[in-house]
Amino acid sequence: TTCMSTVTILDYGAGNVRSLENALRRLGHDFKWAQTPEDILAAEKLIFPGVGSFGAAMENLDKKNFSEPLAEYLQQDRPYLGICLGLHCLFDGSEESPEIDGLGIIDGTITKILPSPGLSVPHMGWNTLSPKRGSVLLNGVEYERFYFVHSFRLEESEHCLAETVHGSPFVSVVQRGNLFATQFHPEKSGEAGLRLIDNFISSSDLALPKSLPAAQDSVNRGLAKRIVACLDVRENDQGDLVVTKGDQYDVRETAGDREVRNLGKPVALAGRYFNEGADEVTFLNITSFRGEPLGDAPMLQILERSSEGVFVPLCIGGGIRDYEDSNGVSYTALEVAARYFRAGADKVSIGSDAVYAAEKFIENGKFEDSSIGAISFVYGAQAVVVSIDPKRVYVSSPEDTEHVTTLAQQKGPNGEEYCWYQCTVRGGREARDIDVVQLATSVESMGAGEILLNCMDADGTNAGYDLPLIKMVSSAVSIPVIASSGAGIPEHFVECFNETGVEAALAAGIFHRKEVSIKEVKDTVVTNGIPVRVTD
Ligand code: 1PR
Repeated sequence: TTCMSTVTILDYGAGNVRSLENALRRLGHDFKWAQTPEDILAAEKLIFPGVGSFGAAMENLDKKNFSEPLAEYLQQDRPYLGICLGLHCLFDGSEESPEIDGLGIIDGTITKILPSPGLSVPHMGWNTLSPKRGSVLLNGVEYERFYFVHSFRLEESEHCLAETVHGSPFVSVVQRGNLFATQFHPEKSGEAGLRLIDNFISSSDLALPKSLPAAQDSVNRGLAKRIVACLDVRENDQGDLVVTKGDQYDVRETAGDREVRNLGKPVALAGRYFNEGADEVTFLNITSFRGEPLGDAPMLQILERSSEGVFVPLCIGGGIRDYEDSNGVSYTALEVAARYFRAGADKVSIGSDAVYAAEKFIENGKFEDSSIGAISFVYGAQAVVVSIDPKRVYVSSPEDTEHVTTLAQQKGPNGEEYCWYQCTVRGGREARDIDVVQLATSVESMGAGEILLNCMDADGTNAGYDLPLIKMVSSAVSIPVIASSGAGIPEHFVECFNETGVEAALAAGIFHRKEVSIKEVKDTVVTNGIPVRVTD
């Protein structure tokens, strides 16, 4: 029952379709783009990797005159794989854009996931499936973990092929005849996702009943904690982009002529981390505040080349802001982000610009046109990460400052027991009068979908994460938080997950220097009863 059909990809120009393209290349399958309405009706198999907001997606389908042929194609029960919004659009409508109709091919409405204590929205990360029956699509990967990122979902359907639990169960895979749709992103789900895509393309009879293998583990193992590898990238003194790593943000060697530390080549390292089981790879272009963000063509190439071989989410930070180039041409942060998404990024991370936006937000009590809001509106909140670079300010008592304080992990230089965390811009070079809680809550209201929480004092120390800081921020927001800075041994990850409840922990130095491997981290975390995605 295998065949080699040519698959057609439906794209309306939003988000990261490069990942799907790269996945098909990796699998050795030919593909075409649907350029015209006729291309849809002529397709042998159709994949729709929908991204962005429901309303924008439906409007774009209409604008391109794709809605009618797509509905016709689906009514004829021809092979279809919808991804994320490619699932939502099949239904009557979505709470995300209540005024806009879906295709109405299957009955049902997409609803908002409501956050509650301990339950972050977006639902972001690697989760398991609970299949209702065997199927060609999930053959061999029924009990693997897949990468989800969404704030809206289908609660139930008679066409549910598999369910997933985030707070409560929802439909993660739909099947009706030859029509399949997944809420997760197979193109971002490592080897398991590639296998699922291959199942869809290679089978000549997608509706063929299959038996369901027995699960070895309990089925709903829940959302896995993510282990993230981070690559700080900058030019060295010879002008090459290298992966570097600082000690408390100082990336130069301590001796000799203080060269920029060189820990490897970005594309090669990203590939290595994917193979070693990283759940996500983050690039931070750490000196982008100096130049012109889109003058950084090499950074775009790094993403393009990395995304060819890395099938987990890629995030890029540094220089996501409005700017004017030397010829007086203006670019918006949204345009800069769009270039990165097209180059293969799934998320962009905003540092300095988020601090300026939050300052304005706090001053005016309202947010006008922040880059966070603009990108979030078009690409969805899950695509906008805010990276925070705080440093400790010690005080003897909470009354000594207007900022939110906590008992410090270690006492300050004069025996102070408390500290607050001051936000910085320009790679930690300039401190601003705003604390982490103010920043985190402001950017959440502005539309950010995740926080990457560094700590300048802990960065590069290998002494462990700054737990009071992480607790403080993660309890102040309901979006996911990635803990960062200070990991030195696998036990630091365990401690961080157990004591702060964060969904993800990031490290840089220990991975680059091969002191600890991602596998060792995951083994230790699993041994301590914390769910993670295990790869072989
Ligand atoms: O302000 O939007 O252009 O973004 C600049 C980005 O570059 C920000 O995300 C900022 O965090 C980052 N950045 C700027 N300067 C540095 C530096 O190190 N000199 N890196 C820097 C931030 C922290 C993490 C690091 C963890 C884990 N580095 O990236 O990977 O601390 O390290 P460890 O595990 O070795 O302790 P904008």
